[in-house]
Amino acid sequence: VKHPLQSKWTLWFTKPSTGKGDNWNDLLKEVITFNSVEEFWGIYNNIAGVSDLALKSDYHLFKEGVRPEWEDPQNKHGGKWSYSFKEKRNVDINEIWLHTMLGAVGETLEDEEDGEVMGVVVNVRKAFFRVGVWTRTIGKAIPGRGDGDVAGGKGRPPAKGQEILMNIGHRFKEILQLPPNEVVEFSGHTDSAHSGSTRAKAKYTV
Ligand code: M7G
Repeated sequence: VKHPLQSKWTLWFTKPSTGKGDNWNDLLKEVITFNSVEEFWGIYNNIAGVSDLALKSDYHLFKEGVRPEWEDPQNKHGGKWSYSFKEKRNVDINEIWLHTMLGAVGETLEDEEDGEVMGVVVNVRKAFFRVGVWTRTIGKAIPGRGDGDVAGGKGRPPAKGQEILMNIGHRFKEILQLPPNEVVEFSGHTDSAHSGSTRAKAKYTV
């Protein structure tokens, strides 16, 4: 018996770049798509743990049909909550990433009707492990989008989109098991793309 998930999910992997000349697209690989609890554990038990990945690797777990890129139509008006663990030796990153993935596939990062969570990401870097949750909107109207709508076209009142994002931030922070004095930041992908990095100015914090 297979226990179905509410959505289909695709695991992606970013290979570490070997040097200059590698572009983002050549390094990003689709691994597998699944839609049951059993398949999730089968995959999880057969891939390398985050702590065993080479520097500059990423795992991305996204809803089927959404590429883990700013440019994807379902991400381009969105953003991400993220946190960097800088004491790499003092964090059980495998455990944190497992619980982040379970929050995504179990759809406990948001309420069912919200439809904001597009995927989750872990980046292995020299100075930190960064874990993130990507959302479909930035919780408010997007200037110049032309539809005059708020928070992604579901007809939500302006305050609601922001409330949904803040709830996701709080739930994510619980998964990360952070003390209250640590800060998890949200930033829009447009800012990330323009600054050429994810170190963009945070719009919200929890
Ligand atoms: P990162 O892995 O988010 O952060 O982005 P890091 O600076 O801590 O490693 C590293 C680089 O990967 C960016 O500067 C981009 O060149 C590329 N990159 C990352 N993402 C998430 C994207 C994306 O969604 N689209 C494109 N085109 N490039 C990306």
